[in-house]
Amino acid sequence: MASAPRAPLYLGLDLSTQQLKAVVIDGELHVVHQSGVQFDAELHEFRTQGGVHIHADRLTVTSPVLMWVKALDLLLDKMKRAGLDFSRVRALSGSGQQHGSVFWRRGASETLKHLDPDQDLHQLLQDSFSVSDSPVWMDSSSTQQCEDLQAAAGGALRLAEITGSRAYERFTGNQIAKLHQTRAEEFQDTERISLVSSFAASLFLGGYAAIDYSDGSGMNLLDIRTRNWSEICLQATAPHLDQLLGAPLPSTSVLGPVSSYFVHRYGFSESCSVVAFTGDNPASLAGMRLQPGDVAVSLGTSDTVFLWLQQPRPALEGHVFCNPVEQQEYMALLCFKNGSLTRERVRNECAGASWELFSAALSDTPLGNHGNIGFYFETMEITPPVIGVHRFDSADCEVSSLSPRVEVRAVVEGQFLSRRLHAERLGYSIIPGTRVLATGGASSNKEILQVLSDVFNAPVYTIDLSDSTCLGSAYRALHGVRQAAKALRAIGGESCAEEPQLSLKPPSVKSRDRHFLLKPALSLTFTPVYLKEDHRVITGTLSHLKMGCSL
Ligand code: XUL
Repeated sequence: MASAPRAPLYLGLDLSTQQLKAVVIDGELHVVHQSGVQFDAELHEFRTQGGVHIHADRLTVTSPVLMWVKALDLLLDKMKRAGLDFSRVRALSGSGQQHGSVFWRRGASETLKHLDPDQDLHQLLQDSFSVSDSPVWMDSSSTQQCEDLQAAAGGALRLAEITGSRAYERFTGNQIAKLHQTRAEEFQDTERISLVSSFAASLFLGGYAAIDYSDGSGMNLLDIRTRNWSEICLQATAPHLDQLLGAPLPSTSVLGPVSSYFVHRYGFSESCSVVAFTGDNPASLAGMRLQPGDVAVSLGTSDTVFLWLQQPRPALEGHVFCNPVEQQEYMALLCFKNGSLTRERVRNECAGASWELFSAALSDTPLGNHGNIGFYFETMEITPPVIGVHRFDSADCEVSSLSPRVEVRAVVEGQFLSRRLHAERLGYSIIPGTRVLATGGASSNKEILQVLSDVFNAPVYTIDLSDSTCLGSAYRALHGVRQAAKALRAIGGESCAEEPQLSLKPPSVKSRDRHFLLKPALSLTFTPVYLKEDHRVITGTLSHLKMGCSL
């Protein structure tokens, strides 16, 4: 049902690597408007490919910050031309690609306060950045700084315990350290450092927006338990960093009203609230309306797992972030590089390149695969960082091949066991009511989903996540202004938003029997985690797994 003509609207934005998108919803979560600007195609003067510049060293990856500003000019003009009545927008929020950083030049704060509504933002802000090319999440040029930070913090695991992740090149603190060391002049000229998310919020606010706890967790700088900057990490990164970053705030904070620039230029109401912007992955968790105990598994080229965590145990693999919806809780993100391409390779070799035959092999083989299992890290895996293909038979002996049908089940069971293993390592537990939300290409294959359901012993729901980030930002805008009354889940519960579809339930195998059936595989996958030193897990190979298994 269409909303009443003057009913309030909520605007969600997503400043991602390749585009800037907007979704507008009404109070019942109906989508009433969508727009977008593609950087490569619509802002070709910046000559980006996929929204970025890859530098000659192949490690440094940046995006022009003025391209993002100009994209906002274009997007709002498009929305205005499409007839969106901005005066109905009660609150707005947004998300940005995680880890990217924006360096504001001295004096920029004054410029932001006095924006002339007769001019475009990109003209007004052309001299406001001390670094014109912002490092983005694809950058991996800060290895030295990562090593230094880990040494200062007392090791990789200690750093993970403080900040939720060991040191990663793309994480903002390491990028800031590199800039401080290699471009001292630009650093000196910097008045404030924003994440992509808080940068976009600052434009709307007409002043510097706080970094929110959830996106702040992707910097290797925030102590995820005290929710304040970690003194050790700040010290190891750059001088006076607490002043350059400003105090972090809860992700649900209302930062203030929209700046008068937007009131005069686009007709926003003076009372329209700007709710803290956050990272794209936290926003996606909000968009999926994940609940405690839920796990979302995106089955794409690489597989990504999102978790809602109550008691996090940060580890050397995966990332724990503060939860963007419930301030006291956490979320985790795990990336697995060997996803669909590996399943496809096994399909081609063992099932005549046919998904039907692949599915038939899964149906014809039992849960636990009679103790046969495989680990297929065909390219260097992220979680854990190992490479190689290793198959084990029912006696736990490494073998060079398995029969085609057994191999099909081995790859799928092996992958999903590893997803569960690494989720549990980070503190995830399956609880009554746990739902597995599956998305991405392979989520249309019922037999693959059945294995997922068996391994997690929970019902699997399918969900279309293509817009979850932008939609999540619009939900967060609404949540931000209604939070005192209701949590986002409750808002979702009474809304018209599309619900995940129940796809499969685990068959009625008792938990005890399921454990017995999966035991050989579980012992093989779980062993290195519990029995090996962390550095051996990091540098470990499957031979460690095998050794541990006989302990
Ligand atoms: C997460 C990550 C990417 C970016 C880009 O750690 O690096 O998902 O957020 O979208």
